[in-house]
Amino acid sequence: MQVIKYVFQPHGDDRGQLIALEEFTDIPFEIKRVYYMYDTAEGVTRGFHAHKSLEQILICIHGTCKILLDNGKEKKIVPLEKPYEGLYVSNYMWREMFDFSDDAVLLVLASKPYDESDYIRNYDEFLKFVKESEEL
Ligand code: T46
Repeated sequence: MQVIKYVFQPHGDDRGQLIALEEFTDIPFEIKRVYYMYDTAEGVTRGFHAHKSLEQILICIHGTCKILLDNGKEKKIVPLEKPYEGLYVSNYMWREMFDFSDDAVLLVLASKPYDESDYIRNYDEFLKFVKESEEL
């Protein structure tokens, strides 16, 4: 499985760092939604789902966390530890987010508005979707 991690260009000067993200230039899709999670309790794992069509970029803009990616055949754990790194998560990719530091803020840029019907929350159903998409 190919893990796509973007390294964004910081505009640093003696005042500090600034990162600007523009759709289709820095982000490979039109940004339709932004959300973020923080104050994640110790030991919590979030996610446990895939999406039918949503694409996202995950950026741990403060603190650290880990992302498990699973394409139905292979699993990879990707640490997010830098505010200038973005992890691309495609559709039909099972994800779990865990090992959040106390101060972690995980920012997500999403290609579509929130839509519960886009979620695949059952792992066996996810595997079925993966198999079906291969047969097309
Ligand atoms: C994903 C991972 C990385 C909304 O009302 N609007 C939103 O845009 C989102 C993302 C969530 N919500 C509500 C739905 C739930 O009542 O916020 C609550 C928590 O959402 P959820 O349990 O889906 O959160 P995670 O951390 O399991 O998953 C989220 C995203 O939902 C998901 O698309 O890929 O982060």
